[in-house]
This record gives sequence, C-alpha cells and structure tokens, in this order.
Amino acid sequence: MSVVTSLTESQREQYRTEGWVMLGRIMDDATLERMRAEELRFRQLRLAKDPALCNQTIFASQVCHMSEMVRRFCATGPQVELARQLVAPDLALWFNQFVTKNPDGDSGRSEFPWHQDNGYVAIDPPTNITIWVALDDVDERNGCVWVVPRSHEKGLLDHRRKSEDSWHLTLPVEGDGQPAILKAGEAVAFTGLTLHRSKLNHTNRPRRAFFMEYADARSRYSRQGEPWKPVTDSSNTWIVAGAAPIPDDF
Ligand SMILES: O=C(O)CCC(=O)C(=O)O
Repeated sequence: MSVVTSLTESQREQYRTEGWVMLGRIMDDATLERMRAEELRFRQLRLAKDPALCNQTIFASQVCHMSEMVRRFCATGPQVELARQLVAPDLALWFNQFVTKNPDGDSGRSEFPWHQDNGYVAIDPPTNITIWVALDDVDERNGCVWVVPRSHEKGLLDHRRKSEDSWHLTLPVEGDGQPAILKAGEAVAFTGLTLHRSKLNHTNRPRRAFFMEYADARSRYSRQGEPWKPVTDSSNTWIVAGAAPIPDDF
C-alpha cells in the first residue's frame, strides 16, 4: 500500500479549524518493520535495566542520535512534506520518541493524562505539530491517542503535576474527546496546543508508537518558565526542510 505524499484541502482545513487531522499511511511495510526493530532495541535495553517497566509505558526519546534509520525517517519520510504544508517552509525536527504502552495488568500505570504538548515545553509561536505514528493497529482497547477537537483555540492552558510522585503534567478536561483509531503505519497529526491523552492498554501485547514534533525553524522554546531560546539552540533539533536563521554570533 502506498504512503501519502500530500494533504487534501479538507485535511488542511480540518487541521486549522479542529487542531488535529488523520494523515493516512506514512510508513510502508519495510519502514514499519525497521522502526519496530529499532523500538525493540531500545525497549530491551530499558527492560534489562528496570524489569518493573514490563507493565508500564516505556519512552525512548530523542533517538535520532542513536539510530541512522530513525534519523533518516524523521528527516526524509513523507510526513516532512505534510508538516511543511501545515507549519512552515523552514522546518525543524524538534522532538522524537518511541512510546510503548505495555499491557497494564490492572496496574493503571500506563495512562498518559490529558495535556497539550506545549504544556511540557512551550513553543512560540505555537505552530508546532506532533505527528504520532502507530506501529501497531491502535484503538480504545490498547491505548490509542484521544484528542479534543478545537481545544487548540483556547491557547496554552495551565498544567499541574498529576500527583507528587508523577512527572506527568495535566489539567481537568470535560468529556472523553475523540479516539484516533489507526492501522499500523498510519498517523494522526495535532497541534502543540491540542489536548490529547492515552488511556490504558487492556490487551496482552505492547502498543508501540513513534512520534515526531516539528516546529517552524524560527520559533523559540521555553521549558517550564525558563528563558526563551531559539529551537535551533537545542542539540536535538535538526533542520529537515528549508534553512534556519543564521545566529548573530555565527
Ligand atoms: O503515546 C501515547 O500514549 C501518548 C504520548 C503523548 O501524548 C506524549 O508523549 O505527549
């Protein structure tokens, strides 16, 4: 099955007005298999260090430094052109992460509560996009992502720690939102201000996913009230389309 190479006008319109859109298939079978192999490599390392993670969510962040395959996909996959159409011609890959939601076994630990991505690290202007790719078929049973359509219109909301012993930031949200049900290789895109979450994995198999965040190469970031810095200052940022502004002290 072929991958998507451009967006329809109605997809662009939905992204603008609702703050999220289903992109369709962005990984072909061969890419999907290679991404799954990379996910397994990182997961096994984590589990070897901490076997208790077997019924929790395992995160492997900023893996472009550790995998040529992942770096090439983030920099040249079909989603780059889609993100360029939705964000800006000068585009930076800003964040990338495998998220593996292991079966819960009723621990309830694998929930990722409601948040905006910019609630963790704010981007200004907030035109950044997250492209979340399913590495397995996902639905309500195994912990798909849920989004709140039009929530991006509210701007950046106040996030608080979920509890004293949790690093999760969250906020009260009314209603259930809308599940993003995807086949493996398909992706959902949402803005940095779109409320989203994922619930528990009630199946007996891990739910594997990979996501990428892209931002306008001219935007700035601030982590939890720290001073603003250009996104290009981060060693995790890669320019994937166009060019970055050249700093004064170049
Ligand atoms: O993959 C998931 O379950 C949700 C992850 C997420 O929303 C995030 O890392 O911001």
